[in-house]
Amino acid sequence: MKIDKQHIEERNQQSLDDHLESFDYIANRLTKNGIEVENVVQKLADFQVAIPSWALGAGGTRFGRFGFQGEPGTLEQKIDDVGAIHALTQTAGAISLHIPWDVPKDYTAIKELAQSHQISFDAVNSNTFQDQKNTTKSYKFGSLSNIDEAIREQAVEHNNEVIKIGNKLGSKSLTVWLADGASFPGQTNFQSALKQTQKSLQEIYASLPEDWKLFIEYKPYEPNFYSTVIQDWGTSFMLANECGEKAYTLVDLGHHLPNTNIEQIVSTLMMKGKLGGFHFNDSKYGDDDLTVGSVKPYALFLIFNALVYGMENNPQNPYPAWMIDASHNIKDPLEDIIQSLEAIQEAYAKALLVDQKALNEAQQNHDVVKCQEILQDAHRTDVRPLLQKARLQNGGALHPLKTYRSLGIRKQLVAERGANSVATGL
Ligand code: LRH
Ligand code: MN
Repeated sequence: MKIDKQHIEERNQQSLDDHLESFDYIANRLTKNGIEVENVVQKLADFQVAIPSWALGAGGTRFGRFGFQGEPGTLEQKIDDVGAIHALTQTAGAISLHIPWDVPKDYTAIKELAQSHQISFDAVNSNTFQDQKNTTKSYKFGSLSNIDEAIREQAVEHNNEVIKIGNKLGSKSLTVWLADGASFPGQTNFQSALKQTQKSLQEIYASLPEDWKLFIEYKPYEPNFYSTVIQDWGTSFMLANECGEKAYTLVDLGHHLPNTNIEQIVSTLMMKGKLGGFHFNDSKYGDDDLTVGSVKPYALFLIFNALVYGMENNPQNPYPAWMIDASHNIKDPLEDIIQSLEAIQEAYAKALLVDQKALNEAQQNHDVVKCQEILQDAHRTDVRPLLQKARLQNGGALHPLKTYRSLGIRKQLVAERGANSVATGL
């Protein structure tokens, strides 16, 4: 299923006047405030987020899963779905595969299909948190941290396999997230578990191609509920430093204990040149994997404010990898992702409007009230016409969600795939 650009243009025509009116209004206002509007629009147009291959079907919890009709049952159909999202939003120019959920059968065909949708392959994700049919040694009590050397070797070998798969697709990074930990006090020795993990990560790092990066993702709990070996940014940061300059920390927004100041973690990691990238989502309580910006949009803005500052002042930190990591229990997965992309672009656009010079001055003068006013002035600005302009510039839809619905994409997918096709993944 491929969305015809003609159909998108027809839909855009219907709301072009509205867009031009609202764009001219905001562009004039911002230009008066010294903002280079074209520069902001170009940054939005260049901003590409990777879509997780494991979040294109309905997710679920231990209490149940409600399937969604027309789910992508193959990797080819997953790439088509990311293609549809990218055609509408022009900001989903990459897919992040999870192995073994999405092992390509025909690499040439898969790469050609991705190219036809102008999609690249972002980070590949290893999986040593589930036992696969062919795994002889269980990861029940851990993988890279397991006290059993044979199990650690099996897990290291799996990561090397994932690198080989990514290499054939043109991916340039490996994300390692470990469920390893304990659910009861006394179950594991914290120090030996961390030492084993460090040694195993260094073995994986040794087989990383020269131009690749290793992203080490942390998480405080789940599926283990007493301790997790790589539980927080500090542990990931330490392990990345022990590996070497190609290893970085990956920040999944849902992997923080309540009220954690994530923007401060982002600032610290960028100052240290160790922020590798993000898994964007939102949450109210735990790793809820909700639509980005659906619960804490201001927190997301503050994170992007720290990112914009870091991208201007920390040349030691590489350009971060942007990815979504969500799970859709009740929404149409494609609509959920379209909403998430809008929220990410919106937070980025608002952060680009922050008068960093004035903010620095107000900070120097301890003018706390003015500092807040400068941030909130940017956050209270309706930047949607800027996002629309960036999409229009790239040939996308002014209103991706409305266009997705008015073109009846889900109906077409169900017609093509049937009502019972199920996607691999979470
Ligand atoms: C762990 C996680 C990790 C993925 C998984 C699908 O919670 O965020 O990034 O491997 O979700
Ligand atoms: Mn994640």
